[in-house]
Amino acid sequence: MGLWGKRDDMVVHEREPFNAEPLRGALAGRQETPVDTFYSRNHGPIPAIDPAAWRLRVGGLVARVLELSLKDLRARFDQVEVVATLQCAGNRRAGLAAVRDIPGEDPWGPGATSTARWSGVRLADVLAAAGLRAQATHIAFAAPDVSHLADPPQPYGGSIPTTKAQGPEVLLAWAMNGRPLPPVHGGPLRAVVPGWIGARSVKWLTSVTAQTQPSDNYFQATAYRILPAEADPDHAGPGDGISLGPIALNCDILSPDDGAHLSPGPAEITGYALAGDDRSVARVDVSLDEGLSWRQAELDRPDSPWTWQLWHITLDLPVGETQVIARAWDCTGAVMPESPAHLWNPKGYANNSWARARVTCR
Ligand SMILES: Nc1nc2c(c(=O)[nH]1)N[C@H]1C(S)=C(S)[C@@H](COP(=O)(O)O)O[C@H]1N2
Ligand SMILES: [Mo]
Repeated sequence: MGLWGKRDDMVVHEREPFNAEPLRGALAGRQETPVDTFYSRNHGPIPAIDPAAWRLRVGGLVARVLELSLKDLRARFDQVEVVATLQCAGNRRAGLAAVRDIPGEDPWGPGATSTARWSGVRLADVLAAAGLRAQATHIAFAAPDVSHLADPPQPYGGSIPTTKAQGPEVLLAWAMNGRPLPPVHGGPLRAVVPGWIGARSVKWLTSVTAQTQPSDNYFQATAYRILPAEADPDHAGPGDGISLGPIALNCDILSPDDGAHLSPGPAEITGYALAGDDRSVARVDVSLDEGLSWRQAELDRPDSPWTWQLWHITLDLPVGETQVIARAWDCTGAVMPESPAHLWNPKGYANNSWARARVTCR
């Protein structure tokens, strides 16, 4: 076993803070990702929290402030389960870094995306119990992990609009795939915000605050924003660029692996596609000729509206080197753009250009 209970073939971008993603092959063909395979993205040290002593404070624009233990959460609210995919906004950053350098950010591949069965309570139910006031337009999450990547160093936090927070899919979760949430994934309790960038699913949650503005936390106000290409990220200030919320339509090839050697002839090509928030994946196309012609892949039925959809197709691979290309369409008719060159942004977020895998057949 590797660090933090992960498989030892994870791609570890950093040990401290711990940042690791599974290889494509480890994600392939499974609707739900085992906990030891699920990517982990951290901006500071992973805190050790005593679940018995831990409390969640619900405050701000509410009629009554709540202080809830795990026992209180279990006793007072309906327990629900949601299968949901988390995806980091930095997923596939390596493809952007290949266009132009992105200093200070990890070169994530396609594996900063994983799916789990989360159990807990609905955030909406907890907010209702606190008596959420009508003026509250944002729900902010706070955690104890202090990040030195923030300027100035500060605990991790973020927020989502109240309209999203009241969706039945948004959870305060204490379990993942039926087991208590491990420390590396935010135990004892985390937010799970399906369809939104992973950054909003705040781990080690200690407070939920109803307010009239988005969180002023560094990771909401300054990071996780698409800055204009010419901006210097070291001088970006609060509110600069486009704040990321709903996940952008994306897909990737999980098998065969990029760089694989195969025999020529029929080969099964598989991958995932994810539309983000309230959109759904409408189609995945695969091309072997740089997008001159496309074949439609078969889409598996997702376990819930909040997960990726796995897809597969069998194509005849010729002798020699072939670029396998995949692109997804969503239910609005939007399609993934061809080139990462046009998407490049200084922090390297939201690369949803065509997915490519190079294979050699001999
Ligand atoms: N407290 C806290 N919550 C956090 C983070 C963090 O560093 N600290 N990272 C966020 C980011 S950017 C992502 S993509 C997800 C990753 O969740 P995971 O590590 O369970 O995969 O957690 C989010 N929640
Ligand atoms: Mo992330």
